[in-house]
Amino acid sequence: MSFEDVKRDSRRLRGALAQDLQTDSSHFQEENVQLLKFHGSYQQDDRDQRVERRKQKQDKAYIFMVRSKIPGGMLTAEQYLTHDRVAGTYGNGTLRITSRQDLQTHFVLKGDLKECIATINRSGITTWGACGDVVRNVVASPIPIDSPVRRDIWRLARELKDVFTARSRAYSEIWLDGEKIGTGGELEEEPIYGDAYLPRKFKFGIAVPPRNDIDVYANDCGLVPFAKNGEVEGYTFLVGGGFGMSHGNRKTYPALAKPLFYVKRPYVIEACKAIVLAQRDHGDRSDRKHARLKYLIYERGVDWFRQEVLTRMDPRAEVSEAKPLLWTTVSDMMGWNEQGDGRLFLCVWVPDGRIKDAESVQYRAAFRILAEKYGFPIRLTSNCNIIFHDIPPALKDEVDQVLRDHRVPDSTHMTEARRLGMACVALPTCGLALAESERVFQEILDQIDVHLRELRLENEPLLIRMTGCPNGCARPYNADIAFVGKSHGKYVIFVGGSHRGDRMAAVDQKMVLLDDIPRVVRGYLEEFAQHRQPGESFTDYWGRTRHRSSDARPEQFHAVIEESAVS
Ligand code: SRM
Ligand code: SF4
Repeated sequence: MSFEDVKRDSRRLRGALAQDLQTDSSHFQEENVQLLKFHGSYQQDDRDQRVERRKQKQDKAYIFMVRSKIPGGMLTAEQYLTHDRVAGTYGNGTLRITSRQDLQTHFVLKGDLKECIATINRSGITTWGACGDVVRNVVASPIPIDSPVRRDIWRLARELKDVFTARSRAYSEIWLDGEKIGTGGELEEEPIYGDAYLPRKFKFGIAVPPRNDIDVYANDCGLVPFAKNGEVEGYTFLVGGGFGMSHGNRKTYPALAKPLFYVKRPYVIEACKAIVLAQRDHGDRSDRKHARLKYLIYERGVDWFRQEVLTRMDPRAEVSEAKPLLWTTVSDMMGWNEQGDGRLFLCVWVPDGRIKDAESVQYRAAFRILAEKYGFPIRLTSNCNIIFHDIPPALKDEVDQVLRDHRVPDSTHMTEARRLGMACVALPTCGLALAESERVFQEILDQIDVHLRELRLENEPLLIRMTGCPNGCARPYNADIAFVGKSHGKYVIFVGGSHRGDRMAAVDQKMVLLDDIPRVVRGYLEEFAQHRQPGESFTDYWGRTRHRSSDARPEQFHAVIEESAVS
């Protein structure tokens, strides 16, 4: 049965999930596996055990990933502590901050899934719609500085979450013991999604210039506020961002979102609805690899799409040309910062977002103390870091001591490349991983750091990202340098994106062994160190010395394109 049929026949995403949940089997049946995603969980297997278990003729070691949906990455200390407990009780004792400000618990067993999801819900956070063909978690710049603009973007993130939450009560029935509708009962209306939901996932992101700290161009729809007299007047809309592709399949390619229009604040939600409806109606439902909004935008054109959106909007909506946007960086405001209201916030670097305790450093224990003893509210960042805020200056030394006691490194001493870098989850949980990512990234950076320090580039804003396959979960295609898994121990290297997140890289090396990556990177760094102009960043150096059309072309993600270097 096609995925479209599965959705349509699922009785609003119920399928036979409830029945399947009650069996002793360690895993769900195929169609339910697909539906489970809408409820915020992926069926996976421990890939470290795959070969051995196959040899022993055993079933796969089935496990579940549970993704909590956290708009703008905002959660209370108590909600964080609930996740910490869930990770300890039902998961593998680690939490993963995702590249979209969510928290993931890995290694949950099927028998614990219901209690795990119910516990998260009791804290006021849901997993409903964290995955699946719906509007996913809305990312929004997490900097906790109180201002009318920031208050508005967080309000917008919550509004979007409410508008686009699927109306089906399937989730409540299955996981929260909500009242069940009988098999012959009336199904709920899904005014936005209809019977078959969206052709594919849909992502909104809200960024505040000049800091592109949520990678606004990677979203199906990016929103950027414009302020007049200190208040938000409206938002510029960018459409058609998305990073998934398949190696060798030129029909698939990553894309940056393009300007659509500018809309006054009262019509922003309506414009968002019209965009989602246009994608619902026109997205390619015959091929899931070609179903994201980016393909409509890039293949039918932004003008055509604008028309489709406008016909779905109130004609009185004030729509005008998108505002020009300028960005300086995708980075977080690391370390201690003033909040503007006399209090402080602290952004702590978390390697690849994995909150865990090891002998060398205990992130989980340190964060638990900061949440439990002091109750500081939390923001998760799209760079997979964590912010504690509302901290009275008098507590700064105590907080630093907690971090030191648990050997949490002070990011001010790191190379800028390490502070900025990010790797996706990949092995052993991700079913799509072709190669390692999170588990090897920091070691690769150790070696790259040596080159950076030798070449005196340690303070250069160099954006390095890594993924275990071409789906792009750590957003490799707009990085200065990226390693994208191709097969076991082998990577494609992309170069030429931007530390501002607004330019695409291109394939530079089609196949590099994991161990060779630092040597190859050294080559780029030496060239940059020798030929850069004073004060020029790697991003600007690459842009100046490579002839490439400003619009990315699908070919550049699949083959090394000849380009002449200008010296
Ligand atoms: Fe992703 C699929 C992890 C952000 C593009 N992603 C997956 C799955 C669920 C694998 C699967 O389908 O079986 C991964 C689960 C791994 C695991 O064990 O946890 C996975 N994606 C992640 C996370 C956890 C990576 C991380 O290191 O943080 C991120 C969770 C975000 C969240 O909280 O919602 C994550 N994924 C992204 C992003 C980045 C972003 O949105 O800013 C992208 C690129 C942007 C985009 O959507 O185009 C991304 N993930 C994909 C794709 C490619 C989609 C496409 O259009 O082709 C897949 C594969 C798919 O959907 O078929 C995928
Ligand atoms: Fe898995 Fe690929 Fe996403 Fe990495 S990029 S988490 S390997 S799907």
